[in-house]
Amino acid sequence: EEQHSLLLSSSSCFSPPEGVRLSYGTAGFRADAALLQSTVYRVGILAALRSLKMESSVIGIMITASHNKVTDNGVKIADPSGGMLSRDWEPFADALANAPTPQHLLQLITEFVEKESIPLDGVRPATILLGRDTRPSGESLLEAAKQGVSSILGVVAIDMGIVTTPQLHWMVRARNMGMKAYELDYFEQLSSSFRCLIDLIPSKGRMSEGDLKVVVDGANGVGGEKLELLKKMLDNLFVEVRNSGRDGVLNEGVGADFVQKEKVAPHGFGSQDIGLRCASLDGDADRLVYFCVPSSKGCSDIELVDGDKILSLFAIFIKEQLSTLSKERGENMGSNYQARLGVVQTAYANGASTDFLKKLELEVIFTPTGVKHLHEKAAEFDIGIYFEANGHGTILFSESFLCWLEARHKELSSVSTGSEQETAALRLLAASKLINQAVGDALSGLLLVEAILQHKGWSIRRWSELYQDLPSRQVKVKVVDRTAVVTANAETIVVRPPGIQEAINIETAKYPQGRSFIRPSGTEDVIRVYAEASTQEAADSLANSVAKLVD
Ligand code: NG1
Ligand code: ZN
Repeated sequence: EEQHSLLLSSSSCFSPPEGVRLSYGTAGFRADAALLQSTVYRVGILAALRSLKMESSVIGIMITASHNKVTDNGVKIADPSGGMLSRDWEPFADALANAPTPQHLLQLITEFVEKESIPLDGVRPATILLGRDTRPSGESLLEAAKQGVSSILGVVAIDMGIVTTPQLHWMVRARNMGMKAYELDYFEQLSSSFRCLIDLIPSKGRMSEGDLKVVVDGANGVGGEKLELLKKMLDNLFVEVRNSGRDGVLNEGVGADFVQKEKVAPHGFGSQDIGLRCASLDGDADRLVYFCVPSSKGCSDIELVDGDKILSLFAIFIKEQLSTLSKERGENMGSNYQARLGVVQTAYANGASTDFLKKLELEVIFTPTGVKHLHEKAAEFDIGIYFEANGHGTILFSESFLCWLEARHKELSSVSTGSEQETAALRLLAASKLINQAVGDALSGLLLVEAILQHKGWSIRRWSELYQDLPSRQVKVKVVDRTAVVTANAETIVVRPPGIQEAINIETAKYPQGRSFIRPSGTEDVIRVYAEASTQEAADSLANSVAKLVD
């Protein structure tokens, strides 16, 4: 009927590239941008179906390849909660992307709609939010997504323009909560909750004006542009943005991925920045790392303050507020609530960070790489903090905990305002509004870091000295078929091909504090190798010998 012929005619304009198999990997589909027209069109269809399945909740489509080359692009879906697409739909995404002809595509859709009982009657209209990063290929890919969305009757696409990945996820979440969800609303929420945290600092004035300055590398992408706008709404923080425009090439010699993996300062940073607090965003602003430029000549390595240390800083702050809150136990009902605080890491977390977190008596959980895995685990706690070492992470507050906290705050403030307990409750509430509950967000993460540093009166040095990272090295090995490597135990053990794990064990045992693992990348055609050991030379050498085992 009408729906069938609509799908057949629109899909005939989008043939999939020949000889390429695409898969919905760690963060959606990624490939050279020239290959992606049909994939993005089909993701448009998928998003529309997903929305109808979810009772016409708003769904998001983000077009980005994050930290990858400017000529690459990608597409991923934000579910109604603002989180990543539910994993049980990934096989359907793969099948859609690879359907060879319009007829195959139609058949797949018909079967899936039937199986999932998706209402295609157009009775409940649905909305899809589209966003893209600054990549030049984004414009035409966004057009393809629109075509996909509107090939399902009753579903409309709204173009949110150039946004960061976390902004788009935030907008989806906010809309589904019935809130206003434009860019200005996002900036309002971030700046007002930041101001709230600053106002709650007990002894202000501990920081000099110079200490209130942070210099941010925008990776020549969307994050820098947005930060230029956001910073105008901030008091008590001086943000200098570099690599913000589109003068330089996206992610080339700049950005969080470059800084974290190469451990060198990004383009535009140098000896003039000695002693300053510097930070770096990635190409779509969902990753954040901090760093200091080296003070001694002849040393090119920066002092990196990575995702693990951001996680540690957040954990310390949250834990302190929770213990203040439970200090004085009133007779009032509910005040004895013991909030479960947990942290989630991956195998890439520096071993020293895990030791540190465990010493704080925190529950530490490991998952495979990819935010979808970490997020899911963090959501099991009252407060779950997750971070990948590369700087992608956030804090999740459960609905029930926030309800309790609101009520507890009311209770406390009716007795007396300004008590230690009441202030701790307010801080936690403000943090839950500042930090993006949908997905890791470099801009909101930056503001929370800055607020906590001011709260504690800490310099970046003081923060960095929480613990000393074990030297580590990451290398990647190009392979014909990365799917040949299969891992288990949150990617710490190789189960296929046989024999490799034993060989890795033998190599690793040669180094004091040695640890090494390999895994297939979910975003590139490579096998990644990670090694850490007691010295940099040892970590390098372990990484190289394990890489040889893969070749
Ligand atoms: P892959 O390519 O699967 O390793 C990389 C990052 C992930 C995540 C995704 C999405 C590393 C080792 N891996 O995934 O943590 O950020 O990209 O962007 O950094
Ligand atoms: Zn990213």
